[in-house]
Amino acid sequence: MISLKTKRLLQFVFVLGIGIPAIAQGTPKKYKVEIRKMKFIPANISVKKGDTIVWINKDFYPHDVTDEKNRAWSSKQFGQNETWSKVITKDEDYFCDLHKTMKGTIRVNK
Ligand SMILES: [Cu+2]
Repeated sequence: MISLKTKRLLQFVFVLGIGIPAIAQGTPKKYKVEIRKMKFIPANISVKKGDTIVWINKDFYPHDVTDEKNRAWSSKQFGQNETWSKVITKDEDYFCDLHKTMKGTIRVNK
């Protein structure tokens, strides 16, 4: 029979063992991209896989955030001071479907 004390210690070591890899990987971060005067700021951003980007529209008219190549995803239009967010898993090129000259890129650090 192992004592309760040993059992507790083993539980603690077990939790620690699982906890350390999670800390080493880092918790996902949030990045902000402002939409201002018909531009994404910053237009080019590098993140880690699993990070979230939050776009906030600072113009007084609507914009959207849309996959540029084949419109695989889109925020749909959102208005002044509204936000839209996306968890990033791979490189993305995007634009505003309403104003096609507005472009941005997301690169995932390997
Ligand atoms: Cu726009």
